[in-house]
This record gives sequence, structure tokens and C-alpha cells, in this order.
Amino acid sequence: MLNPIRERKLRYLFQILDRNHDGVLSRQDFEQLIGEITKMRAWKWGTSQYEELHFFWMGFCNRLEVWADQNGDGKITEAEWLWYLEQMLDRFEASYIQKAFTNITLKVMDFSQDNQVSIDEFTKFHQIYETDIEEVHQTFLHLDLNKDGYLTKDELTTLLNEFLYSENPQSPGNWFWGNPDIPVNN
Ligand SMILES: [Ca+2]
Ligand SMILES: [Ca+2]
Ligand SMILES: [Ca+2]
Repeated sequence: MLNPIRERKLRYLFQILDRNHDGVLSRQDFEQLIGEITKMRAWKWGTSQYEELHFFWMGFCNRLEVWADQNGDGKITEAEWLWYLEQMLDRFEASYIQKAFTNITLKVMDFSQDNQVSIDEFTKFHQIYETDIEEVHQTFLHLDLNKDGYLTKDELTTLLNEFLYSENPQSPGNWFWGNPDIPVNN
């Protein structure tokens, strides 16, 4: 059984990934996500950045279709998502997925390509989600563990790990995808 704090975070992540808001995850959501990011970054089809982003998210989508979609209807329900993650996160492959995700996330947010994410870059990235600017700044302050004004790969690695595994309601990584206290719709 997933601890309630972890379950709440993973349900929150499900909602973020459900880009077309139809209550399930499907290829459409991942195609839309890739479209949103590549449009924002002006990454053209065929460039290495586009390929890497596409490879990660469609690879993740394929994985969900094979391992999480229990009834094979091409739609991952929230229950299937939680069932899959609970098992996958305890397996060794989880560390590979986390590493690939951290690398691609850093590239997506690092407009200046100096291998770290400033608050301006972070804000620019969150325009995709139309998140309130105050909320974005508050999120950044939680995530910037050493308070130097930048998110580094080490920080993102620690934060993602906390998001996925921490059962402590105070862990900064709970903020990885924004304010974790926003209620989850049913
Ligand atoms: Ca969807
Ligand atoms: Ca940067
Ligand atoms: Ca920092």
C-alpha cells in the first residue's frame, strides 16, 4: 500500500500529465505535452532536443501501455497508474527512468544552456501551465535547496527522489510539480 502522502503526490502528477483533461492518460496526453514543450522551446522536429524529449515521453507512454494498462484499452486510469507506480518505483528500473527524466527536465527548463535553472527560466517554463506567478516563485524557493538562486542537476535529482518516495509532508521535493497542497479533484 502506498503511504497516503505519496499517493496524493502521484495522483497530483497524474492530473498534470492528463493534458487533455479527460480523466485518463493516453498517447494523446503525451503527444500534447511534447507539442507544448517543443513549441515553447521552438525545438524543431529532427533536432536532437526534440528527439530526446520525444524519446523519453513516448518511451514512458509505451511503458504505461505495456505495464499499466491492465485491460488494454489504451487508457490508463488513475487506479492503473497508482498500481503501476507502486510496483515500478520499488524496482531498479525506476532509477534509470528518474535519471532520464531529470536530464530532459533540466534541458527543457534551461533556456540559457548553462546547466542550471534560474528563477526567470523556471517562470518562463511554467507559462505552459499558466500557473500563478506568485505560486511559481513560491515553488522555486522551496526547490532551491541551497538558496543560491539556481536549480542544479543535483538538486533536481534529490527533489524528484523526494517527490516520488518521501513520506514526509515537509520535504521540499514534494513541490517538484508545484504546490502539493492544492486539492486533487475527484
Ligand atoms: Ca488524458
Ligand atoms: Ca540556465
Ligand atoms: Ca540551488
